[in-house]
Parts: sequence; structure tokens; C-alpha cells
Amino acid sequence: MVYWRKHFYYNTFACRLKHAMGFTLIEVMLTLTLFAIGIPVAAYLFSVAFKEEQGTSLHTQAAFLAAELMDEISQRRFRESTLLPGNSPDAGELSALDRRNFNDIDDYSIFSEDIPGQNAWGALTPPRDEAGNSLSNYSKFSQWVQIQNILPPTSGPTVRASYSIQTEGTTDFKLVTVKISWDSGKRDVTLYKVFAKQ
Ligand SMILES: [Ca+2]
Ligand SMILES: [Ca+2]
Repeated sequence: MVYWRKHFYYNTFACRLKHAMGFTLIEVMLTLTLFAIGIPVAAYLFSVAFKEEQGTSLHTQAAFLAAELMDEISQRRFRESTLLPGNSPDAGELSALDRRNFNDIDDYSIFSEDIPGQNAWGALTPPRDEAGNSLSNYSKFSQWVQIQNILPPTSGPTVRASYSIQTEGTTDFKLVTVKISWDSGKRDVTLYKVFAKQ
């Protein structure tokens, strides 16, 4: 009788203790195992989220640089003159990487086309401001422009495909392409704008 009472007492005590603590050892070990698995998953998700955030930020900066350069080109006149329809900077306008003397749209062809005695600039890394100063805060990016003479764009869904490249001075439409790229050219923001002679 004494043994039975004692055994009953211990079993009851163990049950109460488990109840009070809320977890068995197995439950605690299972929780720790799940927690250990959960940390790398959480770290991976954080890493992905951070990378996406950074990518969005770079895209926004590239869009800003592209819009700013397109706006600068938009302020230039359509061509130097009827007698000088050439796709290049004109006499006395080119000085190192300074664009402040550029006064017509096709002066910006120097980014993508050679002119006599002067190699094309190519993509500039980092980008440059109008005065030719490096934009060192944007050193991840490259800046590039192309100017093409085109026939009048036709309307309809195939308008993009209708851009036919023409000889300089034979048409009153120009297609301007501004590209800001990063990540070794794998990513870019490219703006297209068609200008018509007034
Ligand atoms: Ca000019
Ligand atoms: Ca020109």
C-alpha cells in the first residue's frame, strides 16, 4: 500500500511538472532543430530582399541619369543648318568630353560614331555631366548615346519596326537612343525619342 501510494505520488508529480513547464524534452529538441533550419532560410530571404532593394535603387538612378541626358539633348536644335546636316559635332564645338558647345541634336553622335581626326567616345564610365566632369557618385554606370536619321514613323502597332535608317540630311526625323548601363552592360535603362524638324 505504501509502495502504491509512493508510485502514484511520483507519477502525479511528473505529470504536474510537465504541465507546469509546458514542454517535454523531445518537444524542446524538436523546436531547437526547427529553429536551426529556420535561421538559414530566414537569412536567405533577407539576402534576396536586400538584393532586390539594391537592384531597384540602381534602376531608379539609371532612369534618372537617362532622363537627364535626354532632356539635355532635347534642348538642342534639330540640326546645325541645312548646309551642315552632318551627324557630328561641328567646327569648334568639340573640346575633350565637354558638351556645353553642342548646339544641335546630332552633335551627340560623338558617343557612338567616329568623326575625322576624332575617335568616338564610346560608352563613358563613369557618366559625365554637360561640362565633362565625371559623375563619381554614379561610378557603377556607363552613359551612351546614338543618333539616327529615320523616315517619318508610321502609326499602328508596328511603329517601332518602321524606323528605317536614312542618310544624313535626307529626312527631317531623328531617333535618339540614350542608354545608361551597369553590371558590365548586363542591365540598362534605354530611352528612345523621335525628334521632328519644326
Ligand atoms: Ca553643332
Ligand atoms: Ca551637328
